[in-house]
Amino acid sequence: MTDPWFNETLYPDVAQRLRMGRVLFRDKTDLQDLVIFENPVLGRVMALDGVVQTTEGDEFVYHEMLTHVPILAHGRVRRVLIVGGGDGGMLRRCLEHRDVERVTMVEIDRSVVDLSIQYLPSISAGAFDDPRAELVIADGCAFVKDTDQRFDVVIVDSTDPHGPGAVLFTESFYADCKARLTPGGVLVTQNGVPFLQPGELKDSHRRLGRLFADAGFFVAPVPSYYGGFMAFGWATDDPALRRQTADAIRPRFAAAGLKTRYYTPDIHAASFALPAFMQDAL
Ligand code: AG3
Repeated sequence: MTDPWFNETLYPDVAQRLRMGRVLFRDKTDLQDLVIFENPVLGRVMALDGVVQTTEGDEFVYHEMLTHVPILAHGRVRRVLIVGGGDGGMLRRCLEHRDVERVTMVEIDRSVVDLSIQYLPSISAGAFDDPRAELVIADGCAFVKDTDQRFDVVIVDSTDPHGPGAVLFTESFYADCKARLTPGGVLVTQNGVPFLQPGELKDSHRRLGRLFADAGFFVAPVPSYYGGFMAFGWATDDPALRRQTADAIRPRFAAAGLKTRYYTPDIHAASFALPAFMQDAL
């Protein structure tokens, strides 16, 4: 018998499909439908509600870009907040920065964390055991409203704006994130695939632009997020952070001693260059 296929259900008129080898887990958590399966090209794949969230094969692109870009652009990051990020890939990359003293990760679905530790251990690579990691199982939206802690970088590692992740794209959530930032702090977000989700780009640009002195995007290609390349939201009150050249970032990158597979200082600077169709969509 041939293997079945996983058909992604994110878009109405186009879809990617991935061959499903061994299925390691498939069930409903309290909040969403979760499946983890093996694919010959991508390794282990985790999907929530029919949408690929992360794969062993290409998670490095997404996680390196949403952590190293804001942390190295800022240059003095001590405390980071991750909203979502249950697989631990973001947590791990934040903790690779020796100067980072504490990373608070607020994930709404404990099962995503537990199942990722069990079935996708290469992604968090032990990060949950790091004494600088603080895992909070809670609604990220409520957390940013209620806490009085401050962070130098806030990373929103969410699903798409449907289901439990939808609130993480609202202006009131972004305003609460801003209130949690230290002066000159940076908010970065998962903002979808611009070619297929131009509306999300426009909406986030408008919402972030009303709150921050500098709001924009940077981009990277993540093969398992079908549609070309992904946009990441960038928002801060310090416009100089975005304009730094690769040469300015290079010594910081060298001093941090990071081992990366996608991120380089040249990629960092180049990722803020946006294609014309994206600029037109804003
Ligand atoms: N969160 C982002 C998944 C987005 C997929 N969206 C899409 N293809 N438009 C992933 C969590 C990884 N830590």
